[in-house]
Amino acid sequence: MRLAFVVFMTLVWMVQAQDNVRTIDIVLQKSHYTPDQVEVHKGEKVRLNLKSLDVTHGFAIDELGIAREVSPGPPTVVEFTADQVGSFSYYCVVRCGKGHLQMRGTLVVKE
Ligand SMILES: [Cu+2]
Repeated sequence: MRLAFVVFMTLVWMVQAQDNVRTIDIVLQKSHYTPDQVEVHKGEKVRLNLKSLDVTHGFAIDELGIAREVSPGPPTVVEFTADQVGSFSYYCVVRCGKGHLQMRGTLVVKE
């Protein structure tokens, strides 16, 4: 009986933990991010599924200490907690082609 309760509470916790994560898909292709603007709320746990459809790109947000390569294939997953309000640029850190230096987007964290 007690074990059943523990299992039940663990399941409740797992479902809540999942609900708490904001999952956002971002496609990387031809030196563009789609979407190039993402909005979340302060305190949210964010999971970005980064998927390249052509060559290896990059994804960096300086303020959050994120810098990753994103190769074609399975998504590259980046997770963080949005703990400060503001606008944060994300940009490419891998020379991916002509538009590389313009490959940017904005993460907006709202109150
Ligand atoms: Cu690039």
